[in-house]
Formats: sequence, C-alpha cells, structure tokens
Amino acid sequence: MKTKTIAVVGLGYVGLPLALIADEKGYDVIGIDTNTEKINLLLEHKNPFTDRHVSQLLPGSKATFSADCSLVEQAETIIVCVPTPIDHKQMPNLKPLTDACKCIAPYLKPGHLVVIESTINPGVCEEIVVPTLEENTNLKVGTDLYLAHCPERINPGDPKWHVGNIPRVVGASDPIALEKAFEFYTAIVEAPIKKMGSIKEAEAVKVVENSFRDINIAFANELAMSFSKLGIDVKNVIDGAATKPFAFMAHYPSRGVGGHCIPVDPYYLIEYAKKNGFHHDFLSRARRINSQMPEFTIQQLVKALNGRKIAMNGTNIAVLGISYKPDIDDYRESPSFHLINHLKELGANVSTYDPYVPKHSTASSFEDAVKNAKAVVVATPHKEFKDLCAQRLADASVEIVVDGMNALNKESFTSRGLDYVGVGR
Ligand code: SAJ
Repeated sequence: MKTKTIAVVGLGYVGLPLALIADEKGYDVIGIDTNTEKINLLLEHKNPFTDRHVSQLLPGSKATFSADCSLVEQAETIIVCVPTPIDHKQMPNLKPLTDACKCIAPYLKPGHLVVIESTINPGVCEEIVVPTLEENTNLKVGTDLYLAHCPERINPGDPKWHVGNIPRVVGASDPIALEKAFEFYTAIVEAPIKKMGSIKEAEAVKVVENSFRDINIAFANELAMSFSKLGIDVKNVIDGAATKPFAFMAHYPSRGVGGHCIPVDPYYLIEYAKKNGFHHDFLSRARRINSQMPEFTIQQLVKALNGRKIAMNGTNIAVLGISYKPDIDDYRESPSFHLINHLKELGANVSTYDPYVPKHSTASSFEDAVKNAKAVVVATPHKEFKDLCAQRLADASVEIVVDGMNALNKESFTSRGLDYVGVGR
C-alpha cells in the first residue's frame, strides 16, 4: 500500500524542500523541527531561507509544521534530515542525528519506515542508528521497523538541480525496506533512483562524491600555490584544460572550502576508516591543502601591501561576502571567518559586509564597508560584488582588491591603478 502520510524531521536546506515536494506529489506531510521560530515562519508560509525552489512551493503547500515529535505516529514513513557536522577537532558529531532518533523512537510502531537522509559515513546506520532506535523502542529493525538511507544531494542556490529532479541512491536494512524506500523516492523524484546493495554502500556513495569534490578542489588549490610562484594564471590554465571534452572536470582554486558538505564529509570517512585500521593519507592531505587557503590568500594580500609599503597592522581592510558560496545566505564553515580572524590577528581593522548575512556584517552597505579601506577582500563574489565597479573602489581610495574566488575582471582594476590579487593568478 502506497504510504500516504510522511513525516520529515529537520526542516533545513534538505528537509524543507523534501517536505514540500512530497506535499506537491500528493502526500500528507508533517514537517517537524525543534526550532519553534522556524515553525512559526513556516506556519505563516514564510520561507526561512533563500532557497528559490522552496519559495515556489511554500505558498501552495498543505503541509503541516510542528515542533512536536509525537506527530510522527500519524505517518507511515519518517525521513530524518538533520545536520551531521564536525566539531572543532574535525571529529564527526552525530548528536543531532541520535537526538532525532531518540525524539521519534517513543512514537514508532511496527511497519514504520525510517529513512535517514543526513550525510553519514558507512556504518552509522547499522552501528549507531539501529541501536539507538532499538534501545528506545521495543521494536527490532529488520523485522518490526524498516530502515533505509537515501543520502541528500541538495545543492543550495542551484538554479537547475533541486530535490525534485536530482537522481538518488538508496540502501536499506532489508529487501522490504529497500522496496518501500525505492517506491517513495520514485514517487516524488522525477529522476532515476538507484538501489544499492546495502545500506553501507548508500552511506559510502555520499561521502565518496563529496570527497571527490574536495580532492579536486585541493588539486586546483595546489596548482594555484605553485603557479603563483611560476607567474602562470591558474584560472586560464584550468579553463584551457576544460576544453577537453572528456576525462577532465574543472574545479577552481579559491580562498578556501566552506559549507556543511565538502569540508565536512571527508572527515566522516577518514575517522571511520581510521577506526577500522586504514589511514586515508590522500583525503587528509587534500583537507590540509584546502584548510590552508585562507592563510595563503592573506599572504598574497600581505605581499601586495608590502609592495605599496603599507603595513597590515592598523590598516583598514574590508571583507565582502560571508556566505560560503555566492548568492546564498548559508555561512556554515565559511572561509570568510578564517580570513577575518587572520586579518585581525595581523592587526588589521576589519569591516565586513554581506547583504545575505547582516548578522555578521559590521557595515550596512558596500560603500560603508569600503570607505577608508586600503584593501578590499572579495571573499564570496555575490552577484552584487561581481558587478562591482572598479571605479567605485578607485573613488573610495582603495588600492588593492583580493579576488577570493577569481571571479572578478582583473583588468578593470589594474587599468585604474589598483593592485589585483587573485588566488593563483
Ligand atoms: N569551491 C572551490 N572550488 C570549486 C568549487 C567549490 O573552492 O571548484 C568552494 C566553494 O567556494 C565553497 C565550497 O568549495 O566554499 C563548497 O562549494 P560547493 O560548490 O561544493 O557547494 P556545496 O557545499 O553546496 O556542495 C554541494 C554538494 N551537494 C551535496 O552535498 C548534496 C556537492 O556534492 C555538490 O557537488 C556541489 O553542491 C555542487 O556541485 O555545486
């Protein structure tokens, strides 16, 4: 029997689009989140963040929203979409996931399908989720309860790919759970759903795809550091290599790797493999390269300041862009914070401005941020900054611009007498 009621636990960048697409496909949807402020916004059909797809679906949604976990007992399928961050020592933090499992456990009944969408390393479902559910219910996974893992693939801010059209993989604890999960995702996603051979394989797919991205970015970052010594423009070289129609996938250097996926997921695999006797030297090295890019970027700025006999200490520096990537309001693990902290450690007076992140902006506008600044670091090139007119900086007596994602027009600055500092160009 096709499940008609689903509950989505965790209404962030992953859970809310999922709840709304299921609602659109005809399911009765109960959205659950512990953040009552978010629930109140959703009850008024207000979008708690800038996701365009959510803004399209929310007004017509019939989903109900609540902070009450007990409502899961009204659903046949419960999907858990809570964060799986790392702590300050880059160790996986599964507390949000285990807390969510404990929250729903008292209300689980025989026949319930629980799907974990959160990004987790192989082994988490069988070694953490199963015991947590079984210890907090008198139910057994695989006989009373069905468990599946369908790793999320949301790409925040992507104008093309969204929860309704991104292919997915699914793995489960047993054939019945696999079939149930496969049926659900096939009903709501207009793209292929691939059944994996085990729940571990499904867990591995996500950490592998994001580690793939991290190591490729690290390759671009190492090239940037090398080519900055060789006087070669790394962006032009990567663009050149990208003309090869096969066996090359362009990734680009930048001021660092942020977000809740790419700089986080590799650590889940690294730590789990370490516990099982294998050291991921390559993944670890890629993480080290990417983690040093904020410092490398600031080193290039110091060189440019020295070239103008300007001391960093006491100099006004503006940092534009706090989000971890352009045109979104998510600033988790953003390299901008590392840039800002490093500049302050070197004695600079730092002003910050991001129209998407007023909470971490010291200035109220672009002009307010750059006035009296000797240098401007465009850490995250929101469209507002990409259209940045070099003349506005020249008029504001700015002498150096740092292009944290190699997104600006170099000549438009150099032709006005400003020093342009790219990342490897
Ligand atoms: N970055 C680089 N160089 C690149 C690409 C990204 O330095 O060539 C930096 C960005 O500035 C950002 C960080 O890496 O700080 C992450 O960027 P991202 O484009 O990977 O954005 P995310 O974190 O939103 O990644 C998501 C991921 N999606 C899921 O995990 C479901 C990732 O798997 C996707 O590959 C990625 O979107 C995407 O392709 O855009």
